[in-house]
Amino acid sequence: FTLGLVTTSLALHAPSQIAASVKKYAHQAGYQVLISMIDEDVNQSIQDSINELKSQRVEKVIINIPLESAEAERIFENNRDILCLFLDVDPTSPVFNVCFNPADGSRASMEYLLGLGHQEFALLAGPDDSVSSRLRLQSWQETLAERGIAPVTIVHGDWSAKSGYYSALQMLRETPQFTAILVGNDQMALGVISALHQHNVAIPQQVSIIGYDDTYDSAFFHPALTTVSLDLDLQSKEAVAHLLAEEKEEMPSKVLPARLVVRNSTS
Ligand code: IPT
Repeated sequence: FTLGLVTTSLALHAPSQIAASVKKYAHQAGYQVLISMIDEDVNQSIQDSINELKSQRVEKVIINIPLESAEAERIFENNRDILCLFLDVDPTSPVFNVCFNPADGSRASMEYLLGLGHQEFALLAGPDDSVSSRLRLQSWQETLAERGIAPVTIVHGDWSAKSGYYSALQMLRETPQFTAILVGNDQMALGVISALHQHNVAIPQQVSIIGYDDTYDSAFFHPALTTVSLDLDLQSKEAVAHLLAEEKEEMPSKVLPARLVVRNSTS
């Protein structure tokens, strides 16, 4: 038996960790995994990928691509001959999904910094076309708005360390009055750390940083990164279990919690 995984770039740490875990849990259940990575450069569509998998007799597919609810519903409707489970949609979307609660981790990280006395926040979000990125940003903003605080600046990166590096340089140049930077993922946080080191900004003494994901490397950043931990291995395990369940009704969509892990990049 074969499961399909349609995924966004595996150059990104979180999706590659998910792919490794999906493969592990599928194998344990006696399934093979065929992976199709969407290549944005050649404008390959998700439907092309699904068709490719269908031609290899795949009947159940995990889709780890950031999708708006309408787009995910359309994919679901157009592929009723197979079972699709989504990992990166709004958890309230009606499609079959296993996703993280986008609000709890973002809120916890902002509240933690507020509790430490921070008032001047720079927000470095992921790309605007990712629903998870937008929901994380929205939750930071809501938590600040409840206290009447406006962020010093909001910048968008593309999830890569390089974009985190250049975004942090831009912040230091244009709006340097922040004491904390909330970052949409750990890879961008890695770039932020590098830019601050280069400009002799002490972390956490002058600027605190919180990432998002808690991928395997994050505890080994310097300083060790405080971050919102997503249990990507659990998400993969649940996704495989949901997809392989005989009766779909027995395993409806599931929302997983995210939690703050405090390390050394905050004070
Ligand atoms: C999400 C990661 O948090 C982010 O770092 C980036 O890798 C993104 O995926 C790529 O699409 S995790 C996703 C399951 C919401």
